[in-house]
Amino acid sequence: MNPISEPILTSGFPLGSSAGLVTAFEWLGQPYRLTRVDMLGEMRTDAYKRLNGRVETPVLITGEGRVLTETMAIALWLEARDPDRRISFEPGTPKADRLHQYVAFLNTGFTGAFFPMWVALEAEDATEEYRETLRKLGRSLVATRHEQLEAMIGDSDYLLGDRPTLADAVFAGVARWVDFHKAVDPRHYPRILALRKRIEADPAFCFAVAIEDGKPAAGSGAMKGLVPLADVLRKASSALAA
Ligand SMILES: N[C@@H](CCC(=O)N[C@@H](CS)C(=O)NCC(=O)O)C(=O)O
Repeated sequence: MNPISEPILTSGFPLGSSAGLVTAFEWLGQPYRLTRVDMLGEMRTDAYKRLNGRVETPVLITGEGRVLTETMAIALWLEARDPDRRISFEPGTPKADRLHQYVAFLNTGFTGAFFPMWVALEAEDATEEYRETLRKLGRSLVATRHEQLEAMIGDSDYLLGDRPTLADAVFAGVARWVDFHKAVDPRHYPRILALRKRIEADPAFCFAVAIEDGKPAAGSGAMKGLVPLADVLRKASSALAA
């Protein structure tokens, strides 16, 4: 890595939760770069495992070349670099506490509810009966977490008021999994559906999805270029070895 350069965030595909953090970077508007990660392919390599031993996206490589994993850690890294409070609130204030509460809920209970459905999809050797048990569990967990989130959402346009924040970004990266897994009927959760529609129409999120899909996209201008994953892995491994 150069001594100081733009931070690089992974864009995991297909359907990575990273799209939420890409959206947050776009809203923040500070220079950053992206590296696309095929989660069904190159994420499984030994080189990637050296970047993130838990074999997951998102991963952030900071401008100093530090590797930071975990959505919540990356969200807090963004919060600390948001002096104008475009996507966060002043730490220590009730609004900031509430933002952290939302991000934590979305990143744990809400995201985790889909886990059995992903396992059902990826468990190649499993019997159909076992897969259906997993799907049933997933549908029930997703429904519960949707009911809980629906009850948390107020009358404002976004989770914490009239402008989008890190909480909305983390939400958007994951909420779309409902369609893919047909986990619940989104119409049963009108506040969640309205929020999804609002964010999914936002140019920042559209940009995140276009990058994920490998399509040409014009974002806010903050994204300074795509970096091949091989370059990121090579530079990160030489930084770790240094
Ligand atoms: N705790 C991690 C979980 C991230 C996560 O679930 N990542 C998914 C993609 S959205 C992943 O990489 N799963 C591994 C796989 O697909 O095998 C975080 O919050 O960053």
